Amino acid sequence: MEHLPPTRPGAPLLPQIACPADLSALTEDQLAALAEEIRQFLITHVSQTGGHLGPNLGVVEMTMAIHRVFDSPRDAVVFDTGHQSYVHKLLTGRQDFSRLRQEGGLTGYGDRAESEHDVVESSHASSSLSWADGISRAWKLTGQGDRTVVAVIGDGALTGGMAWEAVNNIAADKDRRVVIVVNDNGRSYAPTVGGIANHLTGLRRSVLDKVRTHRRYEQTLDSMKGRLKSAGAPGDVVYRGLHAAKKGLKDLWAPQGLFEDLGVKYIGPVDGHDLQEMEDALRDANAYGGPVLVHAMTEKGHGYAPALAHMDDQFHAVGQIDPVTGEALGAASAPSWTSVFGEEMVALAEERKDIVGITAAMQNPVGLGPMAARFPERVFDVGIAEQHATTSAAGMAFGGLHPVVAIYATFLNRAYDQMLMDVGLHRAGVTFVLDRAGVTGPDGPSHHGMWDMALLQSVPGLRMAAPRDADRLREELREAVAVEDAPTVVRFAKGSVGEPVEAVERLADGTDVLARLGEASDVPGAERDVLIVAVGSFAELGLDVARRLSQQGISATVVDPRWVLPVADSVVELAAAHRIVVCLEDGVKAGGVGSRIRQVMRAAGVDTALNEVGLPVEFLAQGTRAQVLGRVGLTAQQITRDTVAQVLGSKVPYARSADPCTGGLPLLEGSHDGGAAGSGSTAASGRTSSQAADSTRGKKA
Ligand SMILES: Cc1ncc(C[n+]2csc(CCOP(=O)(O)OP(=O)(O)O)c2C)c(N)n1
Repeated sequence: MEHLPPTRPGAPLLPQIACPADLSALTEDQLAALAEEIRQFLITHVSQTGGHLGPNLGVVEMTMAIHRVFDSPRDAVVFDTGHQSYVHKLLTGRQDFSRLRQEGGLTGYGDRAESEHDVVESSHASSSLSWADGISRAWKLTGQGDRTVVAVIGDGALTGGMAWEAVNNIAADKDRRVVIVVNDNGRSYAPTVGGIANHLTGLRRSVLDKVRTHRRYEQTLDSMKGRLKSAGAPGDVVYRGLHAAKKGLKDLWAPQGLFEDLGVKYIGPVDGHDLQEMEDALRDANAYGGPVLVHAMTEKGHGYAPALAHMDDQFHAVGQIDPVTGEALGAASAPSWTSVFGEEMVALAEERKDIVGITAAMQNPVGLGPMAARFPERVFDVGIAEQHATTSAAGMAFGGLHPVVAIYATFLNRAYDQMLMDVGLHRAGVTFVLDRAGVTGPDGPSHHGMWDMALLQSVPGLRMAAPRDADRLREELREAVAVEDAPTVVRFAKGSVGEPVEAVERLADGTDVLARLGEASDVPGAERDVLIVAVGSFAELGLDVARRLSQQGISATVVDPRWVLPVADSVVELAAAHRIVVCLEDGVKAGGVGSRIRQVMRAAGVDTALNEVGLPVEFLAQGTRAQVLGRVGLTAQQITRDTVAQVLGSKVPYARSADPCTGGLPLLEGSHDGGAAGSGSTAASGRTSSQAADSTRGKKA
């Protein structure tokens, strides 16, 4: 549909903006009004859906300026992390925010399926400059060197090592059109820390006032330069002296030295909320034609008092809030996994002086806030630098500390090599606490913490625990920090921790038996039917499946191994005494816990069939946790259906018992209904599934 040009007087402007080109027709007053409308839109909508409110309020004018100066999608605009791309979405034809971050709605980051204006979909920080480097190299080589790549990167993301590796490369090539816009609001979630940040903070104090003075100063120097140079050799000498003084003075204003020493042209600092100033700077950058950095000073949460007043993170990310007061609506009543961890860390730190906490710019989100309040000198915020955090932890262990590295599970992916070679190889006593493990939900594919359990299987000596409830989290964390000669990992899910799940028995090696439902047949030495190995928060799911199986006449034992690495002997022994093992894991099933158990079983000569029930090797689109789990079949009903079919020998992996009706060959899936959980549906033979299970129970092929 053809869009209307934004000319209707008095009408709201935002609905009239269908693409970035529409911005060019607006007057200065209209642009100011549009910025105000965008802020109101963000507050109204994000307060209903939740999302990254503060960062987006801070980039309204910056994003408008980028789209007025550059020609997206011909020029590429890459947002680092992507959480600050809502304004970009609004200006590129995406104004239905009613289901932001919900199933079927707009995503909270970049998304190529949504728009040709989006380039990067990952939400992992500090990668934008590498993308810009790569795109600009490709365009240069393919004769498209007149296209520009604009990368928007926060001062937080600039603390990530990747960003500096990229700057080093971008700077080396003088004729690639890369514009780096540093969105310097002085914060990641909390104020950004580290040497670069300290430097910036010093400058920030009054920089927005100074910027204007600075511009006048530059103009004066520039006009003097013209006059001196035209005065011949003596004037030239004076000019060079002045130029040196100017550069020295500019370094007082701005950290240009950092970048200019590397060979990137520096423009700024610029008031990022002054649209005209931003545009001027970006036009200069565009005209420069080589790698150039525009340093914009902004304020997270700009224009929204509740965000500005929020000391913790200036509404970096919010749930549902009252748009007027900013108060959280419907706050969770049950404690979260994160808060249980946070409390236990304080207790541990009280008991042991060697315990320290490490966070990669997420002290409060990972629960280290209480420990930092109690022992500020024993919690280290290292910036968005998971790789560095991991190797630094190995160093701390060498130096006599026991570090606890607390990060989101998805961000551990960054630090695999450091985990393997620095922590693992050196048998360093470092504990990793992985929050938001498994399916997380609204943040989409790159935020699910679903790779950790598969990734870490290959680290020699590593031990990994997956607590099922708050008590086990405390217990397993204590067991983890007691290990001084190997990496340990404790991983748990997002959100509220459920009710305690008590064990009926703890086996000698620490495995908890959660339930034994149904009887084995009375054939002497007969196995029970199904051993369910429920990993972490899937304990309840395992119990639910077991109850459904027992209703079908299928006996089931549910265990929580507590430590999924190394595989417990008791799990292998129990597997030998069952006909089928079903391993439920909230992680990618290729190479995960189930497949590791299967390998250990095989090495021990146990040939019980094992079904790995976990996440497929796919990038899983956003939705609630329940929606995503439902989509991939991780529901009690579906797992029960599959397990019944397997017990009947009609679906691989089939039970070792030969089904008399099929002569021992499994029926192909779909050739009959494997017996819906609780539905009493019949097998192909006409028997009920429980009758069928009874007839085969206790036999071996
Ligand atoms: C590798 C990685 N670690 C941690 C995070 C979590 N995270 C998301 S945004 C953010 C802060 C980003 O700060 P900055 O780049 O300055 O952007 P701002 O929000 O201030 O605009 C962090 C730590 C992430 N996305 N990626």
